Amino acid sequence: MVQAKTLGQFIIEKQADFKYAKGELSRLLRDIGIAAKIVNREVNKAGLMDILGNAAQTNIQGERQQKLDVYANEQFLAALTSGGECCMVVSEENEEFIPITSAVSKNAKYIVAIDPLDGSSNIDVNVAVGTIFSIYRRVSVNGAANLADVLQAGNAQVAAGYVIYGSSTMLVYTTGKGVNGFTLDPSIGEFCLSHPDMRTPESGVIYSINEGNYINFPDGVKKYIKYCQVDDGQSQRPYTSRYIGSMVADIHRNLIKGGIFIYPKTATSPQGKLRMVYECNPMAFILEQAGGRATDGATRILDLAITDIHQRSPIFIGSKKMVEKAEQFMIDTAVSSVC
Ligand code: P6P
Repeated sequence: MVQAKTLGQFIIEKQADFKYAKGELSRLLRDIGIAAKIVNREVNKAGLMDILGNAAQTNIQGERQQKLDVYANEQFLAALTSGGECCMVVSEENEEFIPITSAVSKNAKYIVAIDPLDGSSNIDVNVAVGTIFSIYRRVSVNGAANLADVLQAGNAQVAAGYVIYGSSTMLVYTTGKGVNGFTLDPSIGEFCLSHPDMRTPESGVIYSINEGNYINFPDGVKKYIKYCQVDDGQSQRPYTSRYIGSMVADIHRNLIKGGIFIYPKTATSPQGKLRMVYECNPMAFILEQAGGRATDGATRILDLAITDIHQRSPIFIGSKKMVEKAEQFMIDTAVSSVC
């Protein structure tokens, strides 16, 4: 049996594709893969910690046990800090951006934005969670990296990816030359190429949205949901509603099977809930590279201006034709509300 290609082998093989192929981006992706394996080990033990009772609060030395999302953040920060290829990190877990000013990193070319453990509230019920990352080239030319380096539109990303800690653990990423998926083989501790050149179906029959917020959805979203529920066999409706409540899991399923994920404005999230820099932009880059589409209901996610590292946006993402259909309802209701 031919041994599957490992993530490391694939990165090196594709290095020639990188516009700035000097190995730095390859090493940065390798560092992220290593941290993902460490986080995976702890995520998989979370249930065990619960069974062991208070172990989740303190370990045998009496040290305060870290919550998994803080633990994951520490692991990715440690890997990015020591790897020498990243000069700044923006993390969902940290209010401010984190310049990396060590001698080995302060002149590094890349910025990483990361949601270290998205959907972590699902850990307690054993539902898939994920890590989302986005990579930019720094734009500042000297000194420590600064805010301008991370307030870049999503269309400036050089790479983006996610790790899904589910029934298996997968790392999916793009460098702008298509999307490839790697499944962790625990027997050898390596991510192995399992989903080469991933493409999302142009349309699908799955819609993913938290309908508990229905009453406060924009009218266009309400109309699109009703469209999905019409009994019309010819167009394969009613569609299937699937909502895990973990962005990486919902979008990963739709990427493979086809479908649309919508998190619109709601009463509690008037700007939308999901964050542009380390959730919407990287997922939008991946879906577009797989032939899908991602907008805020009107404007391409990757073209939206970034003014704050934790800014939020509504997001409509997935199969191209399904996102376009939902946008049409948004446009039609916006026009009718003016006329
Ligand atoms: P709601 C998880 O908390 C998260 O940030 C995303 O992973 C997920 O898509 C969304 O929030 C779920 O939000 O309001 O439906 O529980």
